[in-house]
Amino acid sequence: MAYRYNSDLTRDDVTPREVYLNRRQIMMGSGAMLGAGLIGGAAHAQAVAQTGGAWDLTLNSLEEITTYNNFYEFGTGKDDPARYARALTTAPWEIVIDGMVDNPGTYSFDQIMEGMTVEERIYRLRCVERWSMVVPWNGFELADLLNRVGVQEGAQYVAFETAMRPEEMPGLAYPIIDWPYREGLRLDEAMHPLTILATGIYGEAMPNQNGAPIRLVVPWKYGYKSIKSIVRITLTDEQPRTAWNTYSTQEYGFYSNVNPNRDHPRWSQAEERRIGGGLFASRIPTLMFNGYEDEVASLYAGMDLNEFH
Ligand SMILES: Nc1nc2c(c(=O)[nH]1)N[C@H]1C(S)=C(S)[C@@H](COP(=O)(O)O)O[C@H]1N2
Ligand SMILES: [Mo]
Repeated sequence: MAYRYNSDLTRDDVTPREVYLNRRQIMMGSGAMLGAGLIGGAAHAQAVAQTGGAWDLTLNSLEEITTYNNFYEFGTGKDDPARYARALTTAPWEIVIDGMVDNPGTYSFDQIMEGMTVEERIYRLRCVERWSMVVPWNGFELADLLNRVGVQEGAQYVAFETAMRPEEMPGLAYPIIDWPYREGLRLDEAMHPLTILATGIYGEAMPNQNGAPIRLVVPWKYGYKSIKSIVRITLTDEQPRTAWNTYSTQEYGFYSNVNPNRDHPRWSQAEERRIGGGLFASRIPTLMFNGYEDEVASLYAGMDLNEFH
């Protein structure tokens, strides 16, 4: 089944059973792009459930998810990605998978999707800037892809890179980030079943501004770890350099686990503002590991989460 985590919202909570089952059948098709309209607006509006913490969660609307973005390749304004990312050519798309793997190579998007089971995962997304959303992603477990290409003995980290296309990405003209945008995970984090490569939202192909055609989603980490529009995945035995850690090592650690007890040097991380929150637009408490503590805390047993932030 798609949902193995108590702290996830599930579509069972929010959609009539038969709609849910239809969705599952459709999504079992490998890499199928889902037609729009499967999720009724009413079901979406009722998408309220109790999760891990004590807080009611409401799915953010597609409108909210696609108009308030961080994708600095298209500019630093929250509405820049919605305005400019349409210029991104997403087909054909290729991803280089290299480093310590048995089957390195350049894979087309379709080859990547072959044999992958696309599921819906409803996750909180918590930006380090203190805003958050709840997003119904469509995607597959990164572990399934890594297992297919064969991770070699000794590999300890996975590095990711975003496409770098100056002619399509106006934000690259500004050297805020040492482009290309890079991210990385420890191998056990990458293999964790909560970690997905997402290819859609609300059953539609990934909107460009959200990282089309394929982006990482690591729900227990600050949003900047969830790198968009990936063109390279490298298995390595060295902790990879990451975009925001390079920008400011003190402010943005390699781990970047959501932690309400460790303040950013310039602001508290204890609370967050849920986008489109209506009644909940006021600040709500940030949850340890963004509400996924039961699932992931063991990955960091014995580590000082203030030192390794
Ligand atoms: N390549 C790339 N990936 C990126 C970013 C970026 O600027 N460039 N921004 C990150 C940040 S800070 C956040 S909060 C999330 C936002 O994802 P969303 O726009 O889909 O909500 O994407 C992350 N992935
Ligand atoms: Mo972010």
